[in-house]
Amino acid sequence: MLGSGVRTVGVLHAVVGDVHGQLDALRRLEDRVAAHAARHGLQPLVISVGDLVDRGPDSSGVVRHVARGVAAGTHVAVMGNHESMFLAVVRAVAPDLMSDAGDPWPPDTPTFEELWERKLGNASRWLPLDDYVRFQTLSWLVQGGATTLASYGAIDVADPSTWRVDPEDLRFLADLPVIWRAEGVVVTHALLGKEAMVALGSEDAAVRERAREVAMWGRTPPKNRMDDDRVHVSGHTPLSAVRRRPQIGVVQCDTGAGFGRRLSAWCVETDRVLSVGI
Ligand SMILES: [Mn+2]
Repeated sequence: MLGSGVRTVGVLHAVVGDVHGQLDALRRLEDRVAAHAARHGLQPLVISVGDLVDRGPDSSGVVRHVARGVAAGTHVAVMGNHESMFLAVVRAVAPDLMSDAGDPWPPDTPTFEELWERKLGNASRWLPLDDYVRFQTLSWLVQGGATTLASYGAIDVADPSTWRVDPEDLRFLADLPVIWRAEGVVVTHALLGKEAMVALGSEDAAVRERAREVAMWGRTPPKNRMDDDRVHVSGHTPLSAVRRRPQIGVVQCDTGAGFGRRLSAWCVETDRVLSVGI
């Protein structure tokens, strides 16, 4: 298209915190992002830090909306610990839903059975496998999984045989990367240091698996910058406002949408925070 007179429009990267099923707030925030981008002559790209699902009223709507955006090139998302729990529970207790979707499964991700066999935590040491799976399932249900299943039309969330989840949504969630990079920005769900970031690309599957877990669950701020050339943006830990930590090159943008507080975005190119109430 060179010489056709088409001008390249710069991109405004807007990194949105944990949405947790708050579709209405996400749409209102995206309107704010679009207006802000237009004022700067930029094209918005909405980047989700993950935890699209659980807690809020319309997880299925959020997944559909973001999946459509990813397909259209207007959105990007990385995987959060809630997507990971959702997939693991469905695989363990509603395997027919997974097989209907072609058995999607993220790379370097242990199943509950594999975790149980390793006997690493108290729950797997003390409980028989069935109880261990029940324990993991219940802990997801009480952390907002029940509202996710309700949004997909489960008849009884306590009875996995009545669950339903769109197969394309399971494939979309299993396909989410745990890290996403562009010029000036690197996004993961949780906090991780440079060692874990490097470990994500390790030759050793066990090392990659451990690094993925940190990328989705980590809460310890790294001592040094994870990436010298990029700001590292994450969510996962709800804060009262978007927090910039310039000394370590980190921005944290989960402002508690899942707990009925606010949904916020940090815009990379303008260092601007946009935020809407739930
Ligand atoms: Mn999280």
